[in-house]
Amino acid sequence: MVLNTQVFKGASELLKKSKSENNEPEGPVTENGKTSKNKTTPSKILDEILSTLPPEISRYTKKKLTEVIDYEPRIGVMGKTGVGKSSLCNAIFQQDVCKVSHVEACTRDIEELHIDVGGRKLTIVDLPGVGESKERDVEYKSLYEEQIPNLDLILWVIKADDRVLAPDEEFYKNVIKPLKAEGKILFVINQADKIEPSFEWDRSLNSPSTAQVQNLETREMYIYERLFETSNGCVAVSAPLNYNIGNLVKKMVLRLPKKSKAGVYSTLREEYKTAEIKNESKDGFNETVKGVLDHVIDSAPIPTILKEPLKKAKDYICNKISSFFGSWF
Ligand SMILES: Nc1nc2c(ncn2[C@@H]2O[C@H](COP(=O)(O)OP(=O)(O)OP(=O)(O)O)[C@@H](O)[C@H]2O)c(=O)[nH]1
Ligand SMILES: [Mg+2]
Repeated sequence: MVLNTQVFKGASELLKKSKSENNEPEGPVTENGKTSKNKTTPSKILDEILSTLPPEISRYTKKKLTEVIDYEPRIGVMGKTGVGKSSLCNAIFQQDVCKVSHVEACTRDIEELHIDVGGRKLTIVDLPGVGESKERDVEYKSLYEEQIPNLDLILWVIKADDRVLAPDEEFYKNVIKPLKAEGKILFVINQADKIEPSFEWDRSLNSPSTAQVQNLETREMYIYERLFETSNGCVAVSAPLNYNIGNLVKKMVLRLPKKSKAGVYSTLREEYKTAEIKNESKDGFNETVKGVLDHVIDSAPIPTILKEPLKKAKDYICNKISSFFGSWF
C-alpha cells in the first residue's frame, strides 16, 4: 500500500515537472562553457530523472535503462579470404583503441575485434567458412548457430570481380538458410573499383565510369538471382577508396535492430555520422527506452488505476533521457 501511494505521488511529481520544464537542448551537456562527454554519466542522470519514483521501481528501471544505454553491438563479417573484410571495417568504424581476441567457438577459433571509442564499445566478429571445403559446412552450421543469435547484423562481403560465386551460394544454402538467418545479412560488393573496365575508374572523382556503374548493377542483379532474397539489400563499395561507404553505413543503420543503432552510431567514423543517420539512431534509442518503460509499467506490482499517472510520466522520462543522446553517443 505504501508502494502504491509512493508510485502515485512520484508519477504526479514527474508530471508536474514535465509541465513546468521545457525539453533540454540536444547535445552534450556544457560545463563552464566546455562540452563534456563523460562527465554526465548516465548513472547520475538516471538517478536524477527517476528520483521521484519509489526506490524499488526506480532501481529496476535504472538497471533496465542502463542496459539499453550501455548496449555493446556485435557485428559479424563474412566472406572469402581477401575480399576486403578488414579493409571494410577500417573504413566504417573509428578504431582509436582496438584489440583482437581469439574466441573458441565450437571446434574453431574465431577472431573478435574490439572497438572502443571514448568508452563506447563494439565487437566485430570475423566469421570463417565461406570458400572453405563443403565438407566443413556441417561444422560451420553449428558455429553459426552459436554465433548468429548474438549478432546484430552480418556483412557478407563479395568481391566485385569474383566470377566464382558457387562457394558463397553453397554456404548460403547449407548454413544460413537452415538457420533462418537471412534477415541479419547485408551483402556488400567490395572492390567496386576493380569491376571491368577497371582502368576507367575515375581517380580524381573517386567514382566508377558509366560502364562500370552498369556492370556493378548487372553484378548486383546477378548476385540477387543467384544468392539472396531481395530483402537482404546489397551495396557496392570500395573500402580503401572510401567509395560509397556512406551509403553502406546508411543501409546498415536502417537494418540494425532498434536497440543497437545508437551503439553502432557512436563508433562510426565522424564523416558518416550524418543528420539522417543520427536521427535514425536516436529514434531507435528512444523507441527502446519507451519499450523498457512500457515493460516496467506493465510488470509493476500496482493496480491498473495507479498505472495511469506512470504512463503519463513516461513521456517526460523518455524526453529527458532522449535529450542526453548527444552526450552519450
Ligand atoms: N583495389 C581494391 N583493393 C582492396 C579493396 N578492399 C580491399 N582491398 C585489398 O585487398 C587485400 C585484402 O584485403 P583485406 O581487408 O585484408 O581482406 P580480408 O577479407 O580481411 O582478408 P582475410 O582476413 O585474409 O580473409 C588488401 O591488400 C586490401 O588493400 C578495394 O575495395 N579495392
Ligand atoms: Mg581480415
